[in-house]
Amino acid sequence: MQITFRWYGEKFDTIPLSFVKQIPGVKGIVWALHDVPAGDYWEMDKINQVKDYLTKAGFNNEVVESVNVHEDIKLGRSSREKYIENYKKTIRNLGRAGVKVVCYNFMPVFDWTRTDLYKTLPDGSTALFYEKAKIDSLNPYEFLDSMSKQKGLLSMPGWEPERLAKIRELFKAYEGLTLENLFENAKYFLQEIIPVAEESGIKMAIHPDDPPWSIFGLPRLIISKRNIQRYLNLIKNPSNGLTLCTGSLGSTDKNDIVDMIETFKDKIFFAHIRNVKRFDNGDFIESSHRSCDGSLDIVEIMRAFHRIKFSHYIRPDHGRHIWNEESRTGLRPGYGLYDRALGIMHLLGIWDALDKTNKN
Ligand SMILES: [Mn+2]
Repeated sequence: MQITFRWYGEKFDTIPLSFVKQIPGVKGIVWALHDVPAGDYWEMDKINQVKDYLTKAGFNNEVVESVNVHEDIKLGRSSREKYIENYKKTIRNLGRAGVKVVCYNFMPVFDWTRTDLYKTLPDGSTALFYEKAKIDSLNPYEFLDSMSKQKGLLSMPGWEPERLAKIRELFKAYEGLTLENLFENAKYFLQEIIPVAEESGIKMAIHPDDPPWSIFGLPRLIISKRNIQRYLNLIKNPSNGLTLCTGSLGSTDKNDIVDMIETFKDKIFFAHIRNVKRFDNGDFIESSHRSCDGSLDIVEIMRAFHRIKFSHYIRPDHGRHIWNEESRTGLRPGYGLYDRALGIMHLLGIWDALDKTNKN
């Protein structure tokens, strides 16, 4: 496995890369051009600027997360053609800059969804929390209203103000769109872009829907083993693959993560590893990486990755906010430095132990 760390760029991230360099084992930065709106293409100059910056800091630029898919593509509107052409252009440019994996998602309207960004855990740290009853009781506009009052949300990828301003129109547009329609639109998109990715030396790695069930009546694709299999079969090509996100898929006990790692072992090009604590009423909270702190057995998950000799990229996903980090200006909820660094050490600790044990 190759350890990476997500970083939002000089303009948007307050964590210096010199700090990231001090976390053992981090080889690459997971990056994106966060100021380019979904649908526009990424210019070579801008891509190379980031590449130079990362290289000088001692990191590779091989993983991008995310190149966002324009809603018109997900909706199957005729205007999708121009956005798909732009997407291809971006992929070609990324290939030229040495990028190997592009993580992306196909979630309608909302990217990841939570109800509280700073829910306090028993030890005084805070973390992202999902309260099922709250989501079930609010309509999407009320939900957005409650979220927009929380610090830091609107700077999060997927929750950009210009995108959210159009939310009413978007919801209208999705009315009547079924899961089957969404699969068809995904197939159309993949048929266009996957051959370009293959030519460009890039693996496309779809990120699961988070949480892995339908919210506000919107269909969701990447929520279960069956749906992942179906998505990967939409176009059979070595560049059509998966980002295995343990926290997203693991928010429901219906998903067996270890089984998924074994089933999709040749298709997992990127992994997000974090733990999540599920409650009986359907709520969940993000927790420390340790198996005893959440509902996922991170040791068994890492053992499965070790067993399949996983050689691709891995990153700790979200972390808790600890050591008063939530008071830091510019903090992106879930993307502090400390708990993600602890997460990396935990993952490396398990991996090293497995390496040593297997030698004996
Ligand atoms: Mn993830």
